[in-house]
Amino acid sequence: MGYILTQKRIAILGAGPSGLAQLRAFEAAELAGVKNMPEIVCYEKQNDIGGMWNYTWRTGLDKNGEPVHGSMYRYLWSNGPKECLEFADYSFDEHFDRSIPSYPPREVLKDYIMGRIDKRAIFKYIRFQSPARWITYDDNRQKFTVTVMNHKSDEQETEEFDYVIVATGHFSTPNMPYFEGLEQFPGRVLHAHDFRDALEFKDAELLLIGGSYSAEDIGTQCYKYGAKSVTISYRSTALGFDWPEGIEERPLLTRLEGNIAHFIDGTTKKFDAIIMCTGYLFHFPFLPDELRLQTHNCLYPDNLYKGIFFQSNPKLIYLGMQDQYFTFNMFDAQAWYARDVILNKIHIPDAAQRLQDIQDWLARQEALETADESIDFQAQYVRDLIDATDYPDFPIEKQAELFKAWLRDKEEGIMEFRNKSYRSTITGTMASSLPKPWLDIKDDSLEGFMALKFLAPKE
Ligand code: FAD
Ligand code: NA7
Repeated sequence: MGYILTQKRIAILGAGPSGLAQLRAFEAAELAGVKNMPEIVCYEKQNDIGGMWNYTWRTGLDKNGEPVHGSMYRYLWSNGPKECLEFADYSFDEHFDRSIPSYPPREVLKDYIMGRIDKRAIFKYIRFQSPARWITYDDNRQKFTVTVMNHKSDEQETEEFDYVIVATGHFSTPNMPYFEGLEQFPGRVLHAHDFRDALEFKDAELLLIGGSYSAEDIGTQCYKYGAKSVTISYRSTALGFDWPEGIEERPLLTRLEGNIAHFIDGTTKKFDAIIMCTGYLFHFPFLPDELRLQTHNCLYPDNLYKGIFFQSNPKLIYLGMQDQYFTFNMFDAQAWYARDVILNKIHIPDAAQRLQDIQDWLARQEALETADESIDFQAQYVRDLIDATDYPDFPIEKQAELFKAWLRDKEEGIMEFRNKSYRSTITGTMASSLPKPWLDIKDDSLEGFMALKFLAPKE
């Protein structure tokens, strides 16, 4: 008699923080003694784990001819307090063994994210340099067919799975608008996705288009590293911070004449370079229409039950597709929930009930008026997920309050907010302080940061 294969097979696409959260969730179940674990294959386009947190100097195409995933740049420091993204099952204290400031640079945060990973335990699941190429679903057999390009063997591979988990991120494919005259602009025009080093724009008159995180962060960073002037041109709402001399905001660009930009308020200014901080497209070139999430950057994308399960086929799972106040711990909450559905610990209701649930959340999203309400909304979403699983309970509501304090701190001083410290909601440890203002610390390396003489926490 032949062997009957009953083990479920799961494909995870992407080994960034979301995909890693999913691997960690299954690892936790296995350690807790759950039997009949599914067979997992994680396909990752890059040659390492970490997703967006891997800095790459490359832009355009990677060495395999694939679009470069990375949008992070040199000298990037956390844009929110680390206390709001702390894992409930792996604290900053556990990782660093000392109190560190609330806004660490990228390498330091990456070190923390990676610290939770038992590489030996998870690398066996991951096939690197293997971008997903095409996915189909057979309704009769209830199986996904996943085709990937394995650049290591230079061969395409096709395998069947019961579940597919899309964790490919959504801050990678530029949304690049056109403005009249761009083709004649004599300087460099790039998207934030391709921005790598602020020093390239030292002494430059810089125009940034966009009114959100990228404009704010790239603008302040270019100022920090010596840009002559930074002008942020917004479409809907000005960021409205009390900018230092050298940074200003103007309403939307209408056209360019040579290197002269014309704005909607009739003003003009000459520029050396333009950076489009105009956000990203949700781009899933490996999915057919019937499986493809179509959305924009928002707190609750339509067609995802619990913000995770694709409505018309809940065996297709999307992680991290929300606009993000919460990041790593929200991905954990999603991954634990998805795991428990796959392990049959949580039952997914029928399509009508799922639809009702989605519509309830969408209506609540629609009613949001302020940033504080948006933060609470996302906290409630995370709460809804963690209450259903054995993910260690943590005070998500207190973290929401920290996010609100972060907003106030930014309003008080956009160039100073990274000098502030917060208390961990997981361990109660108060963050230490930077020995000098963020604006004056130019070295963003892990070694450079950890060598700083942090000031003792103010209890
Ligand atoms: P990603 O990190 O984007 O990882 C997705 C992974 O999928 C990548 O490894 C990619 O190579 C892989 N992949 C893509 N396509 C395929 C494919 N076809 N097949 C296989 N694999 C594929 N968050 C914070 O908490 N704090 C910050 O300070 C912060 N700063 C940010 C600054 C910038 C400039 C950007 C762009 C984002 C920032 N974020 C920040 C948000 C950041 O996106 C999240 O922290 C986190 O990286 C999202 O994790 P993810 O796994 O969902 O996606
Ligand atoms: P966001 O937060 O999605 O914001 C995109 C911004 O781009 C937003 O202000 C948009 O204006 C603006 N935008 C989009 N299209 C246009 C056009 N055509 N013209 C002018 N302005 C436009 O993306 P970010 O890159 O800032 O942040 C994404 C992540 O990266 C974030 O999580 C950070 O952690 C880093 P709108 O307000 O819609 O008028």
